Amino acid sequence: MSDLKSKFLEVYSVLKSELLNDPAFEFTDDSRQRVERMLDYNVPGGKLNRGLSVVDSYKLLKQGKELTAEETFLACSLGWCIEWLQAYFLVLDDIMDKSHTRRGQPCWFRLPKVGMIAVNDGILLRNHISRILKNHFKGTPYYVDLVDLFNEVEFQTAHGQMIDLITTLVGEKDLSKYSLSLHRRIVQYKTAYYSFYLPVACALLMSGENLDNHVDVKNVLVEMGTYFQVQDDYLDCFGDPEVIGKIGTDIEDFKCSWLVVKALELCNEEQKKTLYENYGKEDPACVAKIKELYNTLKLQDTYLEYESKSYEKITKSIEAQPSKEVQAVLKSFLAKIYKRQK
Ligand code: DMA
Ligand code: MG
Ligand code: MG
Ligand code: MG
Repeated sequence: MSDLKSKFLEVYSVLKSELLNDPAFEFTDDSRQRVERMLDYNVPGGKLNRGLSVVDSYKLLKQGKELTAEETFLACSLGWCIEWLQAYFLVLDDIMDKSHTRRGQPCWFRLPKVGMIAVNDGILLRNHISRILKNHFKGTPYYVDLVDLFNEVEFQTAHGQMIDLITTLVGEKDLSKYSLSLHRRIVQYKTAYYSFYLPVACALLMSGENLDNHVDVKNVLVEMGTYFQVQDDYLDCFGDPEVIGKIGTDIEDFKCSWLVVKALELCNEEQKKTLYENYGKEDPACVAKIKELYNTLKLQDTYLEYESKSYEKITKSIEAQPSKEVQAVLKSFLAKIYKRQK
């Protein structure tokens, strides 16, 4: 494990223990153990890319100068706030998407002793972010901006989730409304802001920057986030569940996935009929027909082409950024996700 990652995980233990001893609630041993188990199950088990990016980005913005122990701790704490936000959204997303596994284990709500208590766990996770920010950032000049940033990004993500979900409502299932522009709208809101813009925005605030002066950076990050969610959609169908740690449900769920949008663009009339008749059904035979059609349409090739085109386009926008430090931040982000398998 890298030094940064082990340092990052140490900070998790510190933050967790503060939350488990929060004086605003009289914990019993039982309730404390319940929250600890919920946190350990849902917060630290992912790739931690979003969280670690805050620290990486902050370092790059400081032009490689050594961080003080205090700066490292604060950057890691903000990174963890993003991982907490991600855990909050995922716990609820898995209920709404009727998913089975996440990060190689059953989804939290699937555990017999959890069930719909997971809804309240999601609320607790969200509240923990505010506690962490208050405990460690209240005295900083950027505290108000930080709280505002988390609120704004949560607002955008929740709306993205809403449009992702209402397009799949029973009675309104209509493939004819699925297009690249609808897909783009959904993924920008549900994924790009919190996964890509938020880590860099946190690092910028820590560096004393005003976010209003970095709209161009935001646009590039939203572009990258869109690309990232296209990868997620692709892996939902073509990824190896052992590697991605989750079993895809987009076809069953009638999601406006990049794959179905491309299939609609490329299919002939007969194939369109197959799509309309089988998309969004739980029946494994219907799912198999959709996957077969995706193969016939050679969507894997379409995807490879999309990947290299996006990479080129994003690289160009990065190189158009005036600041070398910002370029370095964006390039390191892109390198982390290009051709990812998980
Ligand atoms: C994820 O969309 C978006 C959020 C805000 C969790 P998704 O349902 O495609 O994610 P996953 O494939 O990880 O369930
Ligand atoms: Mg999901
Ligand atoms: Mg979802
Ligand atoms: Mg997905």
